[in-house]
Amino acid sequence: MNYLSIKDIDNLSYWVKEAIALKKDPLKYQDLGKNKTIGLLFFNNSLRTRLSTQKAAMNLGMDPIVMNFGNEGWALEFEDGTIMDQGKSEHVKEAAQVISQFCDVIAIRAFASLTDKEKDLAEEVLTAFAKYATVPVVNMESSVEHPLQALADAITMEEFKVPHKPKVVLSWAPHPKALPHAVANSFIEMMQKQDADFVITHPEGYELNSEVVKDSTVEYDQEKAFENADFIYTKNWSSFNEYGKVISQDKTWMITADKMAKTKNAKFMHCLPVRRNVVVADEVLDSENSIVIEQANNRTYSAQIVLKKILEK
Ligand code: SN0
Repeated sequence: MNYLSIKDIDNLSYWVKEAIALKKDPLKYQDLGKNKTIGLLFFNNSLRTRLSTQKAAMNLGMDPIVMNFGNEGWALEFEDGTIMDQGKSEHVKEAAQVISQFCDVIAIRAFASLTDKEKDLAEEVLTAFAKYATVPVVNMESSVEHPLQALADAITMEEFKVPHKPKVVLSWAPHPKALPHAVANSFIEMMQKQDADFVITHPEGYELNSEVVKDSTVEYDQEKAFENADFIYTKNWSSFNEYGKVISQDKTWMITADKMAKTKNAKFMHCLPVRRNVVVADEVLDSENSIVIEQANNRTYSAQIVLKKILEK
């Protein structure tokens, strides 16, 4: 069993319930992963994913080994049939098979290049590891998905659920850098599985992949989108159409207390790391309605439920 996308969740409401139960008794299955090793491979930076996945593995009795591939590993070649006389030292074909001999599970973080749309959409790195590894592979944020984050989001929203069908808003916010679409994509896919009134809001030009958005509502007026919302989930992303470009840094899209006042006392969510007073004003991030710290806490239990499912297979 791989966990490459939220499509690999066979029973979402059950996984969420089980994750909440694990949170109450995290060491209950400490023997499940005994003498098993998980290899965490990072092609990009990480704080929450790196520590929470290790913590989740340790809670299950597994031994984590971590490698920063981006600067410490050999530069990997992913294309077939290449004459490797340039900068790349090793083909993923060998690397994935070798790592599989050392590890019972391989987890990978490899962000979108944001320069080569085709390769990003094909999930070049994740797909190659899934193809050549001989052990289960877990996605710790790939070019187009972040399914461990989306599962933690679902757990958090279950914990903070309202006694009616919730209105959930995914809002774009400005950012100085070009960021990937993965977090937004996986959150959208997760919301499409929930019984929620779900609205995506962003400036024109920031339309996400239509194959992900499908028939989800898009509202270009942010304040209108915020009306009566129960959850505001904020994330910046770069343009998808003008691939990887920052086409506007419109400061009026920052999440402020005035905007939150339009909502139904909504909870504020963000996957972190977040740029204060660019994406969200201090007054919102420091308010009682911000649940970003609990959201980050749930990264452990989203990873733990995924690893538990894999170990049980
Ligand atoms: C990443 C992203 O996908 O947007 C990881 C989020 C879990 N975020 C960033 O790279 C933010 C970096 C920055 O400098 O603010």
